[in-house]
Amino acid sequence: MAPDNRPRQPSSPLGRFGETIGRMAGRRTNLALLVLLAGALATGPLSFALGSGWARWAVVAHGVLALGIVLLTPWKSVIARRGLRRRRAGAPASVAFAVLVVVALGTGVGHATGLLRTLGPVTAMQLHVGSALVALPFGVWHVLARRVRPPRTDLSRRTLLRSGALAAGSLAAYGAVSGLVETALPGGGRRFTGSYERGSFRPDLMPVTQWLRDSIPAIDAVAWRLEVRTGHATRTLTMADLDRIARPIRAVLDCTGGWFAEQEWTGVRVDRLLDSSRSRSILARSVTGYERRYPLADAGHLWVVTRMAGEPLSAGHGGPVRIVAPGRRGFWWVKWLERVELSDTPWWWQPPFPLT
Ligand SMILES: Nc1nc2c(c(=O)[nH]1)N[C@H]1C(S)=C(S)[C@@H](COP(=O)(O)O)O[C@H]1N2
Ligand SMILES: [Mo]
Repeated sequence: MAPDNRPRQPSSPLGRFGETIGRMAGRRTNLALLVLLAGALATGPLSFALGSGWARWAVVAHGVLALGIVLLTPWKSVIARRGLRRRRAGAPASVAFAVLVVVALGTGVGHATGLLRTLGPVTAMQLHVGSALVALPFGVWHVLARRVRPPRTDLSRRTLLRSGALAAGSLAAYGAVSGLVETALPGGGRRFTGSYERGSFRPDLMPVTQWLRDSIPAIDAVAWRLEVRTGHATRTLTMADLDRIARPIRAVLDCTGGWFAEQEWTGVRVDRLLDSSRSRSILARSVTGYERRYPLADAGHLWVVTRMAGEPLSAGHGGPVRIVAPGRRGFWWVKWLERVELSDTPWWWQPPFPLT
């Protein structure tokens, strides 16, 4: 075990022996990076999926994992330079992967610190998610093409100690960065999801956002009808029908693009429109085809909304009628509502995030 105590260097003066040590250190670094990346890949989407207070822990874990990746960059850059010197096929793909990961890290840190919030027409958060998604296939390829056998000593006490040191270092780095953010950087005071406040109680200042490719339809509010389907029965409601029974509801729209706004909405709770306990989910569908499916238990806190700050909804914000889903992220707040229906399909029978 004695040689393991020697300093690790890529091209060691110890010759073959040193090379082996260097390679083992490389394997451990690579394995640690794989674990950290997988963790980041799990906690990122999780923090979008959870709209409640639990999201905080996914967001914190995401940050800790990211800083762990940053801490390993000195070791990884040694490995990468050594790998590139070998001029193997596929090097450009590895470099592309590295660039994408750096962009994802940079935009993530930029958003979290507030030092980089927009790049031209896109937010740092959009670029963060976009680069991570594009990196994914490159990452899978990289792991398969540059496969390393885990070192036999992987479960040794020393490896555990090293993992512990990395975990402690990542936590400490997270503590330091978030302390700095809260006291000195523009990223302080964000919501627990990490989002920035934009236009609360000022609908004119609130961004208009679509998930991916939807565009704002022109809808005549007078001719418009909401279809309410329960089993085989279909009812239609006009704006006036809805306004007659509408109530105020204060709720926070928190877009995964990285902003949130609290507004005073006016609408009708879905359980006042649909009553049945024999279905399994509630489906809300937009005239554009965009749709989300909610658990039946949401009926008591899902709203069909006609107004924001007392005024009819603008076209951009989903007029004439949209869903307001307090405690759920923005992509659940279906705009330009055409139909709500009870369905026998379970709510989770849908892509976790919309595809359009
Ligand atoms: N029909 C439809 N509804 C939609 C979307 C969409 O693309 N299509 N985007 C969602 C997303 S991602 C968000 S954050 C909110 C944005 O609402 P706003 O434009 O009123 O701010 O609408 C949601 N409702
Ligand atoms: Mo969003």
